[in-house]
Amino acid sequence: MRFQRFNRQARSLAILIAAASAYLFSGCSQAESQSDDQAQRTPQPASQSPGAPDAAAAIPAIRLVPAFPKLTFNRPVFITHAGDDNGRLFVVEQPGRILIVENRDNADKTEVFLDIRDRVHARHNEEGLLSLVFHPEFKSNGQFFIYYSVANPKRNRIARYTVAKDDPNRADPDSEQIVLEVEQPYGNHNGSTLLFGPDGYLYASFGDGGYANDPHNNGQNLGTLLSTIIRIDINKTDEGRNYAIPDDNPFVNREGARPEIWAYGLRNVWRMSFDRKTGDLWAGDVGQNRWEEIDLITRGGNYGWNLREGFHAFSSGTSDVPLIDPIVEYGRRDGLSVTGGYVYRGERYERLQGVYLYADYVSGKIWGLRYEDGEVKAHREMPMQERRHITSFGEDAAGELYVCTFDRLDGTRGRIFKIVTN
Ligand SMILES: [Ca+2]
Repeated sequence: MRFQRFNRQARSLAILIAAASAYLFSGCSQAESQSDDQAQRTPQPASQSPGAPDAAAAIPAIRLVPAFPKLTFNRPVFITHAGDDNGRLFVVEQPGRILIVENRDNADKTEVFLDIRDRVHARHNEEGLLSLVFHPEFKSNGQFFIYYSVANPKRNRIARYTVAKDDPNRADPDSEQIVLEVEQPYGNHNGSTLLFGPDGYLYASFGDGGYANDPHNNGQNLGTLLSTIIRIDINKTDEGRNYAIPDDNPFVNREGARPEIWAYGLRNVWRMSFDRKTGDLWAGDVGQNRWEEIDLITRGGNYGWNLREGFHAFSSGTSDVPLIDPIVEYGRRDGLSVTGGYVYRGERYERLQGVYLYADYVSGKIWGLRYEDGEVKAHREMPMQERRHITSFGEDAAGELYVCTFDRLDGTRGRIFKIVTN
């Protein structure tokens, strides 16, 4: 009987992997198979198993409620606000549009804020317009930043835009200034998230360049921006750059290292966020063969790829510096591609205060955890009525949380939900 059960599990896993390799943000591929006996023997820290005994008391169950029941979107991959208190939300559609929607349940129309579908290369499932962040001084300077894929050669571009002078609901498509580009050898693993830190610097995540197993060893190479999170000052410029390097970046004096790097050894950070209260930087790093992970990003930290995957060895190489383990991980039984989320700091749901929420894009599972004093104090999987493919979490100006979803893995019927508690 055990054998039958194994077969059933193996079959359902194979179906999931087949679906994922076609549609996933992770670039998890059937061609990848790594014998990993060592990983199987490695015990998992107790703190990471979902559903600790008192977790339900410490973390309330959440529900997803349609945020805009009358609206659907074309592959929505991000939602955010402009920090200007006027109730607008901005939805990023992967093919290359940003739409404005008024933050109310009965919103029945969107307005096109920016349409750059003709500039965006979105042939691979993981390519496209992937991220948006508004300048902390957007109200006065009208600036925002986007991250998108470009072809010939394949690269990821961070660009600055400004809002049109005569219309606050329209970006000026001719205002583009390229901040930074990173060449991408393959279509998968493009990152990405753009964020402003509490320090006012721009942070961005880059994947390892793609394919499988990190064939060019970008993960442990400080000479490339692939596999990193960078930190740059976009309010100043250094000679030869469209931005400046903050003096206290960790590798500014390291020969051969890119001074933009804030942290490295990351395979493909698909969504990261700053905790509004503590300033902690949380990231979901998509795994390859077995383990999805949530990391707390620290200055100069090496997160292990491609020597480590989650809490486990991945390859036989070694490192001269400590490799930082994740806060939690999950395996293939629970999902195939992590979507990093947010620590809830809104005001509407008091019991949710301080809970970090994250999800899996393929399985649609959502988890919450509380992390205090360097420990996971509580961790649970949320009960879900329906499976939705969660491409991203997002916040409104008040800190209430939303998710962007596809009804199906092929991107059909993109919808936005808000997160509420029971
Ligand atoms: Ca790692």
